[in-house]
Amino acid sequence: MSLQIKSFDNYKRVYDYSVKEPEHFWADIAENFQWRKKWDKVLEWNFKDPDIKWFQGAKLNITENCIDRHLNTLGEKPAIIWEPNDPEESHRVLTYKQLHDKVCQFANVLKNNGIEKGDRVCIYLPMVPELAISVLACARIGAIHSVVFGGFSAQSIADRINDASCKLVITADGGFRGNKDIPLKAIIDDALVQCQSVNKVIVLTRSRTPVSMIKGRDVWWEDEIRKVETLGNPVCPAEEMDAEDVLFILYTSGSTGKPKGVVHTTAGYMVYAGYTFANVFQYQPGEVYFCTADIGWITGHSYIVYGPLSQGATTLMFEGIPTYPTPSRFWDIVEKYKVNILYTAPTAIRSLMSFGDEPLKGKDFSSIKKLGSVGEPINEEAWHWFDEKIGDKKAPIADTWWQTENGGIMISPIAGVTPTKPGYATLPLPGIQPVLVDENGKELEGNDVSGNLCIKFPWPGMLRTTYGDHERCRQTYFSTYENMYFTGDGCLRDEDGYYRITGRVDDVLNVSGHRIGTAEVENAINMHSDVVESAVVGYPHEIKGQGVYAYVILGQSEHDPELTRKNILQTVTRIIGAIAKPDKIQFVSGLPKTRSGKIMRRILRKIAEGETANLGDTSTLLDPAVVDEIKTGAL
Ligand code: 7RM
Repeated sequence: MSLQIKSFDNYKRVYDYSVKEPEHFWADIAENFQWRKKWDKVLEWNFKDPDIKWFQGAKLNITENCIDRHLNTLGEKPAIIWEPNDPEESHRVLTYKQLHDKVCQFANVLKNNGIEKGDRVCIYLPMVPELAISVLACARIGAIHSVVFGGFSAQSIADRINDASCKLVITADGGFRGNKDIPLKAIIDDALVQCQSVNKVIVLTRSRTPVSMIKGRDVWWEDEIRKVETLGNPVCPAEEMDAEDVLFILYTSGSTGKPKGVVHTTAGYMVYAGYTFANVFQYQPGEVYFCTADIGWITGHSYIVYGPLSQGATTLMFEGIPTYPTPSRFWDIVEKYKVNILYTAPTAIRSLMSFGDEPLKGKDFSSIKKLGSVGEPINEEAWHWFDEKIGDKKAPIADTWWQTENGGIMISPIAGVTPTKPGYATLPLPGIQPVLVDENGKELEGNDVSGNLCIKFPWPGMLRTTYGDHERCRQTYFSTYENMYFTGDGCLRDEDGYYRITGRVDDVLNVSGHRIGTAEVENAINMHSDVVESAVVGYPHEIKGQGVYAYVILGQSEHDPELTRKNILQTVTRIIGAIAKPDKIQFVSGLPKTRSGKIMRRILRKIAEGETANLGDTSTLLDPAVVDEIKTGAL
């Protein structure tokens, strides 16, 4: 069976087969990849523990699938096109052959610096080719990468490094994003004060920001490359990995406490990322594919690096942001490289929409054949703008629903093959069995129903555990509903059986497509010395999708509200990162609590949404009067 589905009928047949014969189906798909040794057993699973194993007994290396196997046919073809933040700086192209050499070289650098199979490596780099090279170099030698988004604070990095006991950090002097120069190395220096496990830091030269290098710990990327170059051979044999060996850890926010390290393993993840990439975007040889995500998020892992490269695609990597130096930036890139497939986020679309038609004038969109959206629900207005202005109504939009934990796209149109519907992720991909359940865990059958979205059968790309804490994995995803993976999302299945994801049903916010736990933001706010207590909720935001609304109780001393507000914002930036900064802070004298002391978030959410008329039953509150005060002071 080839990877790509070619008609709606074909989809229906394949989907049926994938549900009736999942093991045969996934074995057929897996035949399209390169194995050192094939599997003994396709699947073994239970959602109780959970214990999930795909392609047991198989041996492989994902970089042989992403690089080596293409060398004969695509060696001179571009694997990665890199566009810098500043349009005046030259772009770079890495052919598959060049990518191979660079990955091997850097894999040898990692080995020279003491990294072995199974070691954890933290990667904190800007969106430069060396980020993809680092990720692949880890995979080459069987080291486990943990990429941390460049926008996270020293504290967040330290937490992540410590959770995984990383031995080595790969960073850069600094990174450019828009008109900002982020002092990555200085941030790492701050983080490492708290990290005992790290004994080496490899520093790439990017921004030429002055940095301090600590003797014995810090080395320059370029020096290390020179050392392996003088050894001559730019080859690094790929480590033979077991199907279920860990490939990477990626931290993501949940409704409680600190972010969890989502663990993905080698074979299942590879098959799933590759299969979904080939299918959803219907990638054709020679096409230029541009995913605007950051590799610090799962979308970048699966759909800038592993998915496209496993399919021999040309993947375009952009260092900057949509609005720098002008809001035409994306469209200039589309024109410059004749981009055929553009995969971006609703928040970026809404932000660019807000500049009107001027930035689109005179730009050539004729290369665009397929569009994709990811990260949050796409509102109809943004969907139509994307369709009309960017796709000229000729490019199908794949509204792709999926999560860090899923490894790859789960519910989505297949571009040009299955129908689209504005605001809908539409139908599950083959192998994915979504179910909607009510509060009591009862499956809601038939169409025209809404409930909590669960998946009732394993798929190869699913998470296997949360690093160092399997119980947390079980609790979070597999204990709410028996024998199902619970997504945390609410969902509608309409009269045609199409799925529309309506948003989180837990205390997780989605701000500009970034997952942020309300508890995390509260903890950060509470670190401010003047703060007694806080409660954070989301509210609808024009551009970001959701904004962060914080209700804060201050202590007894005198406060200058403006100054305190600024200080709280600074505290959140320092503890988590700028992405978690509250958009609104309302100082209150109390919070609506039940007699047992639980904050009634439902009420706070309504007030933040501006829906103060119908707050429902407040009689169970300890102090109902506090609600009036909060209503009056609402921002
Ligand atoms: C890929 C990614 C996951 C959460 C998820 C949803 C929301 C993502 C869509 C969406 C509606 C979509 N991973 N979400 N895609 N909601 N339509 N097409 O974003 O782990 O960072 O976030 O994002 O709530 O649970 S993520």
